[in-house]
Amino acid sequence: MFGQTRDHGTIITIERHILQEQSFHPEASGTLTNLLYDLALAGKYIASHTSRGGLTPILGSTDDVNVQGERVMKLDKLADQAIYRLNDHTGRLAAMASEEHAEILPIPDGYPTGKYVLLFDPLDGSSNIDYNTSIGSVFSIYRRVSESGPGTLEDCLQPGRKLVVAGYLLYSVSTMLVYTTGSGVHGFTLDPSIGEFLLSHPNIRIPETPKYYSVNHGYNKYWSEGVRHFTRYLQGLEDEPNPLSLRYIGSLVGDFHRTLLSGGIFYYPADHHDPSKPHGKLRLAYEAAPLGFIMEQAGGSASDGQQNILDIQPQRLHQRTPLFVGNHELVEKAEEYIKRYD
Ligand code: FDP
Repeated sequence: MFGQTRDHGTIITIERHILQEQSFHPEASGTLTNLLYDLALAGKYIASHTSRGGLTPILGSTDDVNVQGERVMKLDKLADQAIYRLNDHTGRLAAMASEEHAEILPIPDGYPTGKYVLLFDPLDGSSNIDYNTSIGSVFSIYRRVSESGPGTLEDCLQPGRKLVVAGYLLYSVSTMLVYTTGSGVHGFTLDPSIGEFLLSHPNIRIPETPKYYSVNHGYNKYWSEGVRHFTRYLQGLEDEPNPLSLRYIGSLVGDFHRTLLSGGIFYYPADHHDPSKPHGKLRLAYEAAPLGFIMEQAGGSASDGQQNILDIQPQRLHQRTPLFVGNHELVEKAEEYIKRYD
């Protein structure tokens, strides 16, 4: 039943791991511990639904009424509600913000507010659902900057450097939860037979030798000169490095997870043909900053092509950004080419 972990064969559940981490901080109140545990719970709930996504043609499509007389909910809406509802009443959060909503999400009246804010992308890569390909959720936790009462937009608009926790859930061949509290990156795999996340990837470090690059080549025509030259570099056509192999799912969490474990770079550059995304497609607060923080904690880095993603002060909740994330040397190379040609 239990898979052995790499840590001396010891089986460590996520709960035990989070508690162990907490014990290194005698001043900790346990709030963050419980918050993380609830996110793991949300992940299990979402995974239990995403794994049945292929049954939609049999069980009913979105907005159909199923055999139990319930309305079938779109998976991204279901994920959004699961994360919000598991966290709205606990007194740990001052506010939340979701990629699915234009404004910040207040804590409902009647519940206490807490010292953290939670930002999340409930179901990233959702255009992949119909093709049975991996999808994910991304979460970020910041300490509030306002004193007390309901959380504010300012609490949610903080640079990635201020992150207290960042993590993601990957719904794929297996379900994984990967997170960092700023002291290393740890990965857990859900054992569906017992419904527990078990530590499978302690202390993840990005391999020094990069293996893959990952980008949507279909948009090559719309990239800047710098990005095109950088891509030729990765292909071994400039400055004579060995070419890297290409992988692209089109699902950020999946592409990021592979990059983290294999070494390499994922990038989604600015797009110079689509006026709706002149600054790239990915969202700074919901996607780029938390993944940048995780990558930095694993020994890599993240940039928008000019500066470290973690140093960018978001101006808007849904602000987009170009993203280059992976091995530090490759991210630096991207910046170099962009500086030289753009
Ligand atoms: P999706 O549109 O399917 O939700 O940010 C959303 C995202 O997916 C990322 O998960 C993914 O990396 C990217 O968009 C894919 O965009 P392209 O189809 O333009 O490559």
